[in-house]
Order: sequence, then structure tokens, then C-alpha cells
Amino acid sequence: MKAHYFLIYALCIALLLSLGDSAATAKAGKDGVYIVYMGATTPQNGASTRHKAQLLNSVLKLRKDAVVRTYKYGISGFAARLTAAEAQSIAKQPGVVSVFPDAYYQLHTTRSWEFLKYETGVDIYSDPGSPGSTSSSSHGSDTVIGIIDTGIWPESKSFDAKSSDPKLSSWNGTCMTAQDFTSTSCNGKIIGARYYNDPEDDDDDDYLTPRDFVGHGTHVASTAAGVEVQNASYYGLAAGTARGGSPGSRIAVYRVCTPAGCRSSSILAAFDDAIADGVDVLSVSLGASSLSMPDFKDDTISIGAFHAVESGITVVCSAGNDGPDSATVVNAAPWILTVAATTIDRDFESDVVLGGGKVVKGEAINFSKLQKSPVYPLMYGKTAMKSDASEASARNCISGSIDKAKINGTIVLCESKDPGYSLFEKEEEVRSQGGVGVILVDDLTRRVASTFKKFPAVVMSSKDVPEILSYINSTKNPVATILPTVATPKYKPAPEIAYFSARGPSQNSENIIKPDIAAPGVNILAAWMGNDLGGTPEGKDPSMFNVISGTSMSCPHVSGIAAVVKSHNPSFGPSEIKSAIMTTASQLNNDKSPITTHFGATATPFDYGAGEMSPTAPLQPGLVYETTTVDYLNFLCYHGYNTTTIKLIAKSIPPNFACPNNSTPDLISDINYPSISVKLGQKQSRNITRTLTNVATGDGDSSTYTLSASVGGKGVNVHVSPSQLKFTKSGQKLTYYATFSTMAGSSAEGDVFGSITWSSDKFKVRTPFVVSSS
Ligand SMILES: *[C@@H]1O[C@H](CO)[C@@H](O)[C@H](O)[C@H]1NC(C)=O
Ligand SMILES: *[C@@H]1O[C@H](CO)[C@@H](O)[C@H](O)[C@H]1NC(C)=O
Ligand SMILES: *[C@@H]1O[C@H](CO)[C@@H](O)[C@H](O)[C@H]1NC(C)=O
Ligand SMILES: *[C@@H]1O[C@H](CO)[C@@H](O)[C@H](O)[C@H]1NC(C)=O
Ligand SMILES: *[C@@H]1O[C@H](CO)[C@@H](O)[C@H](O)[C@H]1NC(C)=O
Ligand SMILES: *[C@@H]1O[C@H](CO)[C@@H](O)[C@H](O)[C@H]1NC(C)=O
Ligand SMILES: *[C@@H]1O[C@H](CO)[C@@H](O)[C@H](O)[C@H]1NC(C)=O
Ligand SMILES: CC(=O)N[C@H]1CO[C@H](CO)[C@@H](O)[C@@H]1O
Repeated sequence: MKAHYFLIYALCIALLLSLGDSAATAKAGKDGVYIVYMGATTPQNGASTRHKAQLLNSVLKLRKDAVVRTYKYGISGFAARLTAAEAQSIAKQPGVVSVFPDAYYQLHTTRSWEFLKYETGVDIYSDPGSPGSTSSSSHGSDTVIGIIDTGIWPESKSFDAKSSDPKLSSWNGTCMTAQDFTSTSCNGKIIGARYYNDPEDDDDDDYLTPRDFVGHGTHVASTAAGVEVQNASYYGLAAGTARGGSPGSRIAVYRVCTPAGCRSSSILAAFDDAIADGVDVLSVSLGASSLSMPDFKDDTISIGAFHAVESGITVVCSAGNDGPDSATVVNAAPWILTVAATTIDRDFESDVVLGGGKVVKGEAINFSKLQKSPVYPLMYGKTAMKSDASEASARNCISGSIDKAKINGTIVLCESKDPGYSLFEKEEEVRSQGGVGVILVDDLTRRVASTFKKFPAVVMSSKDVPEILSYINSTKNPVATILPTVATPKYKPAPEIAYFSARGPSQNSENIIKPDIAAPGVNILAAWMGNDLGGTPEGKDPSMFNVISGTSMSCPHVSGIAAVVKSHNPSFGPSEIKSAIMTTASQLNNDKSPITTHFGATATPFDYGAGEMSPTAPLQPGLVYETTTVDYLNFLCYHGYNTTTIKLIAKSIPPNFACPNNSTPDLISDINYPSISVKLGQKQSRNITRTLTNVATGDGDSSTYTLSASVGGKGVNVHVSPSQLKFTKSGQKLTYYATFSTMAGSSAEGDVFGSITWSSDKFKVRTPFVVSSS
């Protein structure tokens, strides 16, 4: 043991010396797997290839099994077991952009990964039918959607192949097989499958397969590209036809997560492979935590997405579930299409009937067998207090606070004044102490169906509690029952921003609005795995569909539509597809009122970007904002990277490219992005440039667009010039200027939102903006 350590120490010194860097000192950071990112693979650039070979050699000399992964197709670099000191030393070598520890990224379901593990399952999805229902299933068969996730359950009906599907000549991927995943699992609908082992998980051997042992990846894949399946339901609930946003698209699976988590080194390998395989769209429903948000060059999703987008792949990512706090959005690089989550017009209603017949509405999914008439004693948690517990804990039904003798056979009402405890812990307390049902109070999750399976549980808003309490007070023997869950359609208002959906502005760059777009992510019904790991209720067979929530679920809705847009407009690159989806979004709900947040406030671009995605309008956007690779490189300049670093990152770069000498984050506002974020600060005004490209063909190609601009707050003015854009042919570009200024005499405070809309007789092209004065 000692000798072994000594050897490593000696080699470590040798490395430091051979790399010629005696100044390197170990900063905070642990020994472990590090990702060494070396920018783009540029075969024409001999220096980069040579640097990588030299570095790999010196790392292999350290420990012969040090290198756990190499990136080579679209991304240059490797992942290796290193000490913190070695990692620091490597970071200073020529050709290296960044070195950062391999980390676990989280799936963006509303329940934490820990909970999924603990409960083995459930609680994710929505209705793939709703947004894509207008796209013809014959379309999109020429597109491939790559899913970077937990794998797939290939036997699901959602992935049935059609014999008419032609072979895709452009496809360069592979189908990695395993004992439980044979070559027939790649059936023409699923055309690629890869898996990545976890370099630091010893139990990983069970997961050397593309098969899904979590359910999340199957759900995401079927939402993006599932074929039509009739009679889909979750044990009879939400019954209907399930289909993905682009039912004709092929699916390529990149299984980077195991039940232990999703390794960022694996995620980067999946991006690298997907670039070589030839996918059109990548759907990524996971990300780093908003609490430890890495910068762009230390985040494998940001890095992988940059190279994918440079290769023409549209990358769609979930915004994260750390809302509703401000500045929680992740996956916020400008080359990513970042997706927030909204509710759909379906409620999973489970009502409480009080003695006397009064009905109080709640929400949940449960599988118990209570009678329909209110015959069960109803008790307030406080009344069931154990003698040694505090009143506050009993009111909230916190573990150990409820007296078994008091609640036998009763339904218990538990408040939620203690956010430290989950609804499931409270349900567990009542269930384990002999209650027959539980009424939980939670204003946030009221519209998000929690699945309690075996136990009658219902979640309701705090505004309904006084009614129940006064009923309990008014009678000597209060009784109640909990009714079966029914899925009620046409719920209004919808959409609404889901409480958990992560909010802008981005911590990394306030001068780009994030998220970009919103899509359904609450109570989504989609395919599930056919084993018992997914939380099968007692006494039931596994359901091949499940209802779960999260930005994980909204992301593939957008991925599906991105594939349909690509199929209809093969010449569109990722930025045109993004622009088409953003400029055609809607800001109204099914009451024809402005979409609101969960709390009833009018939603802003920091909640939903450009708005709720339209499933059809993006197919013909009229005009688009093109954002080029050079725009993204300028973004990196303004963000603070230097020319040397940026030249490593880009695959193709104009020979004379240099960061402007006056690079500041303020200049980011001028990047040709489909939304506008301006910081006025002490400045009186700021003049922004945008360029639109005419992509209409046929008789729409010669159109005049007229301007309308609106400002939703006080103290800020916007002046746009010119006020008309006259396009005479397809492909033509025209520029406009928008000048934002503070109004004389008024002091604008905080953020002022608004929009600039260009309308022709056929198309409407809307661009949201935010002006922040602080
Ligand atoms: C759907 O379910 C209903 C009732 O369970 C049944 O009558 C019908 O045949 C089913 N349809 C299909 C296509 O399976
Ligand atoms: C196809 O994939 C292989 C590796 O899997 C790669 O070497 C090759 O460059 C890829 N071809 C294209 C056209 O990307
Ligand atoms: C709970 O009530 C049932 C009958 O309703 C009874 O059989 C059981 O013994 C009671 N348990 C306790 C712990 O009081
Ligand atoms: C119920 O009665 C208790 C006292 O018995 C009182 O503190 C409480 O405010 C009453 N609640 C309602 C909703 O009337
Ligand atoms: C560019 O930035 C990198 C990383 O911050 C730094 O190591 C390098 O010295 C810089 N190069 C120049 C020319 O400033
Ligand atoms: C930046 O400044 C240097 C000298 O300080 C000058 O040589 C160079 O041309 C400038 N570059 C740009 C893009 O203005
Ligand atoms: C904004 O900038 C453009 C180009 O520099 C210029 O033509 C235009 O007059 C400016 N507008 C205002 C109001 O300053
Ligand atoms: C979906 C489902 O099975 N819901 C059940 C919820 O609980 C009631 C009884 O309280 C059952 O009747 C429902 O079937």
C-alpha cells in the first residue's frame, strides 16, 4: 500500500516536472475523475492533436488505467483519474481549455433523484398527444432524435416500428447490445443505442445495457417521438391516444444515467458520439444543480451542446426544477434551446366528501378502496398529537408526532407549515400509525398530481383548509371520505407556469433571456418500463404508461416539434429552428387571458421565455433570426474568454478572428438572438441591432412586415426603426434597430418587459425583451 502511494507520488512529481510547471499548487478539489476539455477536434490543426497525444501519454505514464474516456469525434479531450494537483497542472498545459471534476447531474423530474431511488419510481409525466397532435405521423421519418437519458424500454408500443420506414442512409450510429437488449431491440424506430458505464460506481455492472431501469428515458423518448398508441392510460386514468411530438422520427438512445445518477463524463461522451452518429435533434432532460452552477467551459452539457450545434444538431434541454426562485435556470448557454414547464388542461382530481355532503376539491393519484360515503372519522393532526410531541409537529403530521391509539381508522388532516418535510413523509406517518386516509395541504403541488399508490391521500390548497377545520369544529363526530381520482379535461386556466419550473435570469449571463420557451411538463402521460422497478402499486401489473411531472417532460415536447420543423424545412440549422419555435409562441391561456404563474401573477420572459410553444406555427415562421457560430464566439469573448481559448473551442473559425478589445457582457445584448435582454444601469439609452432572414417561400416570399411594440411597465421607452420591413425575395436579410431608454423624469426600477412584433398578412414574428435598470 505504502509503496503504491509512493510510486504515485513520484510519478506525480515527474509529471509536474515534465510538463514544465513547477508553480502549480493544489487548490480545493479532490482526487477522482476529471474531465480534460481541449476544445474542438480539428484534424487540420496538427498542434491540437499533438497536444492531446502528449497529454494522454503523460497521464498514462502516471497510472496505466488512468484514462476512463476519450473524446474524439466532435469534441477533443479525455476523462481520467487524477489527483487534484495533477488536474491543476494539466489545466495549465497548452491546448487545454478547462479541467473540472466529473460530477453527477440530476434528472429534471419533480421528485429528487434520491426519492426516485428510495421509492423506486414514479411521478413524472404528461400528455404527448396534446402538443404534437397536428403533425402528421408520416412526417419526420427522415429525422433522428437522440435522447441522452436513462435508456429505453424497447418493447413499449410507443416504439413499434413501421415496415414502411425506409432505411436512413445518413445514419452512422450503432446498436450496442447486452443480455437484455438484442439487435432486434433496434427495430427501425429505435435505430441507435449506446450505454456508458459509470467510472466510479462499482455496482455499475448491472447497468451495462441501453435498457431503462428508471423509466425516465422511456417517458422522454415517447414524448418526443413515440408512435400513436390507442387506449393508453395509467390504470384507467387519463385514458386516450398517446403519441409523441414527432411520431415519425427515429430514436437514438444514449444511456448515460444509472440509478446512481448521470455522470458528466458520460454525458460528454454521448454528445461526442451523437455528433458522429448523425442525429438531428438532441433531447437532454437533465442538468447540473442550480446551487453549484458551472460556467460554460466547465459544464459538459454546455460544451457538448456547443459542438453539437456547430455540427448542425439542435440541442433542447430542460431548464431545471429549482423554481419558483429567481435565477435558478440551468442549461442556459445561448446555443441551447432551454425549456420551462407549464400545466396542461387536465386535472387529476380526487375529492374529499365531508359529512353532510359538502365536497372539497383536491388532487392526487391513489389506489385505495374507501367507501364513497363519508363514514370515516375525520381528525385534525393537532388533535392526534402524541403526548411527547409538539403541537406544531402534530399539526403537520411530522414523523413521530401522531398517536397511534387516536387515529386508528380515521382520515387525518395535515397542514404544511414545515417545508422541511415532504408530503410523502407525512403520508407515511399517518399510514404507519393506522390512519385510513390523509388530507395533505400544499399550495405548490396542488396542480401536480402526486402518486400515493396504495394509500388514499389527497393534496389540497391552504385556502380550502378553513372550511374543513370549521366543519371539524362544528360537529361532535366529524366524518369524511376520499373519492377516486378522476382526470378532468378542459381545466381552466391552462397553461400556467409550473411552480417548480426554474426561472431566469441566468446566473451565468443576464444579457440573454433564459429560459427560451415553455411546454407542457405537469401530469404528463407517456410510456414507462414494463418491470416492477417503476413503482408498481400493490396488487397491480406494471403499467406501460405513467403520469409524471418536471421540466424533464416539457423538454421532449419541444424536441419533437424541433424535429418536425427540421423535416419541413431541411435547410434550417439549429438557430433557425429555435427562432421559429420562439417567435411563434403564445402568451395566452385557454381563458384568452395572459398566461400566469402558479401564484396568479402575469408570466414574464423569466418564467417562460417567448411563451408557450405552438405545435404548428413554427413550421412556417416567415422570418427567422440566424445566430451564427461567430455570434456564439463573440458571446464567449463578451463573457470573458480570450481569443486563445476561443480558437481552441471552435471547429471552424475565420482566420482573422479576434475578440473585440472592448469586450464586455453588455455587448451580449447585440448577439442576433430571438429575444432581447438589455441592462441599462446608469445609461440613459441603448441601441440594439437585430437582423431577420426571410424564410417564406412561394407567394409569401415578398411581404411587407409592419411593426408593433409594447412595453409592459413604466419608465422605459422603446423606439424601433424602421417601422416597416419590405422583403422582396426568399433568403433576404433586413436589419432593424431598437433603442431602449429611460423616460425623462421617471426612475425605472427592476425589470421592464415587453415585445417587438413584425406582422405581415401571413406571419407574426414576436420578440420578447427585458430592460433592467438596476
Ligand atoms: C380500447 O379499450 C376498449 C375498452 O377497454 C376496447 O373496447 C377497445 O377495443 C380498445 N381499443 C383498442 C384499439 O385496443
Ligand atoms: C461515423 O462514426 C465513426 C465512429 O463511430 C466515426 O469515426 C466517423 O467519423 C463517423 N462518420 C461520420 C460521417 O461522422
Ligand atoms: C383499530 O381498529 C380495528 C377495528 O376498526 C381494530 O380491529 C384494531 O384492533 C384497532 N387497532 C388499534 C391499534 O387500536
Ligand atoms: C376550531 O376551534 C378551535 C378551538 O376549539 C379554534 O382555536 C379554531 O380557531 C377553530 N377553527 C375554525 C376554523 O373555526
Ligand atoms: C487566455 O485565458 C487562459 C485561461 O484563462 C489563460 O491561461 C491564458 O494565459 C490566456 N491567454 C492570453 C493570451 O491571455
Ligand atoms: C486591439 O488592440 C491592439 C493593440 O492594443 C490592436 O493591435 C488590435 O488591432 C486591436 N484589435 C481590435 C479588434 O480592435
Ligand atoms: C442605432 O444604431 C444604428 C447603427 O449604428 C443607427 O443607424 C441608428 O441611427 C441608431 N439609432 C439611434 C436611435 O441611435
Ligand atoms: C386511480 C385510482 O385507482 N384511484 C383510487 C383512489 O382511491 C379511491 C378510493 O379512495 C379508489 O376508489 C380509486 O380507484
